[in-house]
Amino acid sequence: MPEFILVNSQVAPFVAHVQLNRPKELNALNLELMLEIKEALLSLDADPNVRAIVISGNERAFAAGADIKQMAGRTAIDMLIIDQFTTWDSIRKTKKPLIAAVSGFALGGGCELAMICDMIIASETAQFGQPEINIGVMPGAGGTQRLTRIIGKNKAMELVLTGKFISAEEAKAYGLVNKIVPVEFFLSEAIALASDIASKSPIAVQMAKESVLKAYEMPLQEALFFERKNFYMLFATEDQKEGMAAFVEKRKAEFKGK
Ligand code: DAK
Repeated sequence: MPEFILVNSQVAPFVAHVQLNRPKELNALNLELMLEIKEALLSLDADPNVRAIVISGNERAFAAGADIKQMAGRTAIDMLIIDQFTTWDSIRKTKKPLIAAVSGFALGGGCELAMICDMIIASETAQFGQPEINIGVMPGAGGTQRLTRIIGKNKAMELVLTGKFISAEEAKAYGLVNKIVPVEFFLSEAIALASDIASKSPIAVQMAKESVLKAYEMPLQEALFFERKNFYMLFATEDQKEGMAAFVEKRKAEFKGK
């Protein structure tokens, strides 16, 4: 049983929920918690009854960053040996769509975890930031790269170099957040978004996610070829036949993930 997270594999049909659960520490991401997230996502990724996953904290904090108390005494070699990147890389490679439901603080590694997710639903109270500079370091789990690609160089530079926090409104204006809702709805809204995605063909969703992410990783020409291959491949699925037949017959498609 995980100690620092709560996992519900069917919070709604085909939708799972992973909740960070260290409320007193504002969900600070200690190594154990990150390993638990990794294990949970590996298991949900392999579960055919899960088609989309919501990750949240609580109203006060999504996560206030890596656990500073756990990190404070470490040397560079300790960090190297611990090798947290294996854990973070595994989370990043989740094939199913990940939706972050963010309320309160999403700072440092918390902001980086939210950015690894494919979309972010924020409560009106959400605050985002990369405050590592205030404790003598810098973002280490993709923050300088993902934030820059999402919100652009100058704004990313401002956040990373000053450590300032931005509100949900600002984050939405910069394209970091998909939607803002009142605090009481941040989780239900994220589950509704996940449920909508879970009603589509899970194979098409997975290939579409993989293709969109290639825009960050490959030159355009290669990424277009990658997209083309995935597009052709979907014509080998029963879901493609069902989806197109349902359109022609004016009925709702029943996707099976085959
Ligand atoms: N770590 C440990 N404890 C934390 C914490 C954190 N990041 N954030 C908050 N807490 C704890 C506080 O120490 C306090 O504990 P007690 O004193 O009650 O025992 C409790 O949570 C409540 O916090 P506050 O009393 O401070 O609450 P406030 O409302 O006054 O302030 C705050 C909230 C979020 C503004 C403040 O707590 C704060 O500034 N927290 C630190 C934010 C921060 O600097 N975050 C970045 C951490 S560095 C990597 C992967 C990831 C990372 C690095 C490498 N690899 C893959 C290699 C990530 C690094 C980081 O995130």
